[in-house]
Amino acid sequence: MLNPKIANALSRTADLLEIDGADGFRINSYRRAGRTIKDTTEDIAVLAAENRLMDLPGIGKGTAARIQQLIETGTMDVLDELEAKLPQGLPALLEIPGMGPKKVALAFRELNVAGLDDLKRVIESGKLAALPGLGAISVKKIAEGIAFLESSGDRTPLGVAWPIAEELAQRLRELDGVDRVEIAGSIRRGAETIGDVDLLCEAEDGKAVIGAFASFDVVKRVLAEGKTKGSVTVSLEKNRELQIDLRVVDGESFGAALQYFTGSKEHNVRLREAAVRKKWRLNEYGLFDGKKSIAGRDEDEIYAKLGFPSVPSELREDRGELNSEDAPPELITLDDIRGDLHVHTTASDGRNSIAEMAQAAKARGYKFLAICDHSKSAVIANGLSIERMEKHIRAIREVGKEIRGFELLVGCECDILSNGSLDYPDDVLAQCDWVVASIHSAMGKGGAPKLSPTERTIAAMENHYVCAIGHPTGRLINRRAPMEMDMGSVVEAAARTGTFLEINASWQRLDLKDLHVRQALDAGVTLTINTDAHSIEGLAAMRYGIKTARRGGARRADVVNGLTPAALRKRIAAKRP
Ligand code: DGT
Ligand code: CA
Ligand code: CA
Ligand code: ZN
Repeated sequence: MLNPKIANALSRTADLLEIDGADGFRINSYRRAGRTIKDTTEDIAVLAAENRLMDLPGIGKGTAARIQQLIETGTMDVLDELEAKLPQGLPALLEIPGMGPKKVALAFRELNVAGLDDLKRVIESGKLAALPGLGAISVKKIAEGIAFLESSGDRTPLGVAWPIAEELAQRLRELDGVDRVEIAGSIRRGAETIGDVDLLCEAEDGKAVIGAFASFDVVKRVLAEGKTKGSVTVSLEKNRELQIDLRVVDGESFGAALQYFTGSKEHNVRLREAAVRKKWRLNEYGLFDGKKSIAGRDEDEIYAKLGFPSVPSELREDRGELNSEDAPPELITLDDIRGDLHVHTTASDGRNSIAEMAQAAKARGYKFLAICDHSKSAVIANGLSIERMEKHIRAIREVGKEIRGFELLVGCECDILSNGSLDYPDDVLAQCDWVVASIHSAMGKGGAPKLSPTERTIAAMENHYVCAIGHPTGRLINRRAPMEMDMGSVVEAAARTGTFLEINASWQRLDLKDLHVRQALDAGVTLTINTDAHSIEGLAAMRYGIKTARRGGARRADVVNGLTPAALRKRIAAKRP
């Protein structure tokens, strides 16, 4: 499908228009069109051919004509003109936290900043801070933003890379002569960010498969095209690209190749050492005793021959997973999840109603759902005043009565304020069945809150109505560092107070992360895996949280939303006064 390419061109146009100081309405129309096309499941080329582009929300006559031009010529006049006028490196500067389009435009106009190197230079020389409207504090923020982006490198979030890998794997499966396709590498391990995508394919004619792969329409560039290996890139947002590696092997070696290309590299080194101890050889083609293959077709067999129980892919990080001959714990799976305990609705900043969210959760096979909209201090998220919250509580109860075989819990996502108190008084919290408490403000040291994030979190856990702490460290993957927290004290307090810690499953967060999950479980803490969905589509993010939970070693019994509704109610009641 052409959709990602078209969507990228539109959002790039919006970025450049913004830097160019165009009017907001015009910028927005490109931005919206880009988002619509990115989200639509219909093939944009088909829609265009059938003259149906204007059926899409937010696409008017003018935009439709420009999209038509994009499809036919690969570009559009407005984008060409902007690119001729503005340096190539400017849109990337918008990615830097603290660097909006106005500042990018200012730095370009006044200091000739055309890209990241220039920007660093004018920060260093103090010229940036001297510009009107900037100053030392905002420049310090920008410098920190650059350092953070550079430390996160150009790795792609799991939630972006995995769906792309799945789509490509599916297309490969549809080719003639392809027997089997698996996603390997860091995606199979469920890492939070992905360097490149690794696909593995079983087929006789590697050259034909790789040739077809290299000519898929989503391919931006072909890096290598051989008989057993191919490498291409696909476009991502902001002019970035994601590399996709494809290996083609025969059935005899498929298990060995799957093991090898799943990694991690460090895990593989340990496994190979174990083979060497037995005077064998392990590589991507099989496990060999001299020239004789003793395993290769089946991945589990390789582990078994080497004397290990099969290691779930999420645990293959050389964190001790090969130290024991005992079977690893049975890790939680997506099927174990019986409900989602943190979702938003149109009452605060969500896109679907209470009933729509509940029906969608039920359609996923869930037995319960907790509606958790924002509390009053979350102003930008349209948080609910006490009056609105009380009305909302009645509305949730009404919808709950209508749905059979399903429990709709009245919940809220209550802000933890900078002094550690909660955003709603106890009598409001007492009307809820389930309370998630989260920090959304004064996350850094800049706001000089009276208490540290650790102290605020612990103070919130002392409240008997607080069931869980939402996205405990506040990080946004590749965008915002976690709050500085003493996780040892947090998990200790969670265990002591009987408060659950959330694994926020949204791929932008994955918070708690894998290592903190392990730390929490070691301290005896029970977890809750929630999507924080802001739309019915958002409910599908549960699988990212499951990957993270598995990486931390979580079993079903460790996760409160693996319980039946009755058992869940009992666990909640245990902390209440
Ligand atoms: P990434 O792409 O950075 O997110 O991480 P991976 O783990 O997907 O790494 P990648 O794509 O470089 O390689 C895929 C797997 O192939 C890796 O997990 C293990 C295996 N592999 C790659 N290079 C080596 C190597 O030098 N030695 C061993 N033992 N395995 C390797
Ligand atoms: Ca990889
Ligand atoms: Ca790779
Ligand atoms: Zn939140």
